[in-house]
Amino acid sequence: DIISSTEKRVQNLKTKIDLSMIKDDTTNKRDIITAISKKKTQGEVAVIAEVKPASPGKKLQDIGPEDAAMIATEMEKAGAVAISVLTEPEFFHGSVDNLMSVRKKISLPVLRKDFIIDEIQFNEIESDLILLIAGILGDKLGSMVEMAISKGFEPLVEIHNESELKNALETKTRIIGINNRDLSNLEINLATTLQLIPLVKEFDRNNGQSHIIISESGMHTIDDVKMVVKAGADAVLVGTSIIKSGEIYAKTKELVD
Ligand code: IGP
Repeated sequence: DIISSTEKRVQNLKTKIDLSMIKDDTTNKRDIITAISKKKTQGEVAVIAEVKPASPGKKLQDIGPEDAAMIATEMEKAGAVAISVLTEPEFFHGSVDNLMSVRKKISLPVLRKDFIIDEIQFNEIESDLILLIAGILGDKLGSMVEMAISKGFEPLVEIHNESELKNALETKTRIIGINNRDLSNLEINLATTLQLIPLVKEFDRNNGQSHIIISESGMHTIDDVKMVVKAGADAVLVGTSIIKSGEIYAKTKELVD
């Protein structure tokens, strides 16, 4: 499965680099939090557009580094607030080369979309944001968030239910991603976002905090996006419907405007 495959990747990575090589690179980072609030004042939707070659069992499009850069350029032109790049090779057909190529080509913040289970992965490649999945990290979530921050990454902590959300809210993350897709059966339910946002808002009210909330996965139409934004999402993360449309610029712009 995806975790044992990731563990193998991590072992392999450890033969190539070691933790002493990690430099804490907090320079040249692109700030998504400011970018999201700017979109809001412009009356646009903050869309994080994803360079996604496949999802488990569903191929979308072969995407190499040059294609990735081209796709991301279209997304940037269309007004995306940030670009998410899959770097998981086996199930999502992503690559770190795709991410490197995208981040070199465009100036938006770039999110590394992968299964991060070991701190060595922070040293694999530079990105502005990094995904940390609460359902996978469990007890390690808090320490991984702190390590990510100390290495200069903005963590995006992904949750899918109330107990994962509680775990996430105990960490130092500023960004919570609510995944509408249940990773155990891959089923989509946008109600996940609608149900969990009030819990984040309530926590923030009680604790004088303000988390950025990103609704992730399964959105295809403007109505889908409008619904989660109305419920209080600060941004949306969309992959499949943009890639599948074959009209990267037009589809991204439709969701942004
Ligand atoms: C994008 P979609 O349904 O628009 O393609 O979803 C993104 O949310 C999805 O790729 C994703 C993902 C993940 C991928 C969400 N969480 C964790 C890999 C790992």
